Amino acid sequence: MAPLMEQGTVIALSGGVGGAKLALGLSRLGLGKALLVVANVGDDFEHLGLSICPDLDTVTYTLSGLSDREKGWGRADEGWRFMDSLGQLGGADWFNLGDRDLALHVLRTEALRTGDNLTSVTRTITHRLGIEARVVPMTDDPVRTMVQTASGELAFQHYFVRDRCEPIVTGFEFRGMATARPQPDFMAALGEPDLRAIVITPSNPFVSVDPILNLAGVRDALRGAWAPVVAVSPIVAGLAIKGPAAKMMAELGMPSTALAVAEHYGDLLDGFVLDHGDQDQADGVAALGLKPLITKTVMESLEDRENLAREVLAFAGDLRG
Ligand code: FO1
Repeated sequence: MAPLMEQGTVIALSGGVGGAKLALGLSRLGLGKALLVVANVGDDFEHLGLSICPDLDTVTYTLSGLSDREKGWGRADEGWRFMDSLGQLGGADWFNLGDRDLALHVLRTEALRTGDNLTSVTRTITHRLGIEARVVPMTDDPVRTMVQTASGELAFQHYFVRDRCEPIVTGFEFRGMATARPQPDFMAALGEPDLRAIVITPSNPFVSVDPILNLAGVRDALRGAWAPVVAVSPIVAGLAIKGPAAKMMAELGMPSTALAVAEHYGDLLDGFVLDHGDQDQADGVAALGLKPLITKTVMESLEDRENLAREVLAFAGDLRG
C-alpha cells in the first residue's frame, strides 16, 4: 500500500461490480477518509419486506474484503439455507439472499424503519466492517430505475436478475428523481476548493452512473468543480467487462464502443480512460475535446485495481496541473 502524499478529496461515482473494483483500488492508495464513494441507489428495491441496496452492498463488501470475488456481488463463504427453505415454502426465490448477506439487509431495514436515513445506516455498517473510505448513497430519497422494454416496463431487479437482462431495452425512467435531493456530503465535496479528482468508475453509464448525474444540481456541480472529471470506460473492445452495458447500447441504437460512452458523458468530462484494446478510438475521444488516457482498464487482479486507480489519479493530476 503506497500512500499518495497529495491531499484533497477524491470522489468516485460507482455502480456495482466494476465501480467497486476501482473503488477498492483507490481505497488501497492510502487515501483514507479523503476517498468518498458515491453509490447508485436506482437499483434498490423492497423485497420480502427488506430494503435491498445492491450497489451500496457491493461497494461495502468489496471495500471490506468480504465480497465473493467470482460473482462480484454478495459475500464470500456464503450459505444458502435460507434460500432453500424459501423455495420449499414457495417464496420468491429468483433473487438470491445468502445466509450471511441477510444480516445486512435485516439490520438496514430495521434502522430505516426506526427513522435512520440511508446515509446514517450505511455509515454505521461500513464503520463496523472496518472501511476507512466514506461510502454514501447518491441520495437518501427513494429513486427507482424502471427499465422500458419491448415487452413493457420492468423494475430494475426484475429486468436484471429475474429476466437475466434478456428483454430488449428501449429506455429508462428514474422514478423519484424529480424530488430526490443529492446526498449532502457528496454535494459539499463537489464544492471543495482542494477537491482532487472526480472519477466516474467503469460502471454502466445508463443505469449506474446516469442516476447519480441526473440528480438535481449534480451536473452543474461537476462542471463547476475545481477538480477534473475523469471517466473510465466500462466497454473494452466492444464488450462490457460485466453486465448488460454493451447489449443496452446496441438496443438503444448506439455503437457498443468506448467512444460512444465518451460521447454519452460528453462535455461533463475532462479526461477519458480507454483500454489498450481501444487505442484506435483515442483520436475520436480527443476530437470530443477530451484528453484520452490509454492503459489496462481490465481489472483482473488486486494489483490491476491498484494500478488503474494510481494511473487515474495521476491522469487527473496532469489534467489539473
Ligand atoms: N445479482 C444477480 O445476478 N443475481 C442475484 O440473485 C443477486 C442477488 C443479490 C442480493 C443482494 C445484493 O446486494 C446484490 C445481489 N445481486 C444479484 C447483484 C445486483 O442485483 C446487481 O449486480 C446490481 O443491481 C447491478 O449493479
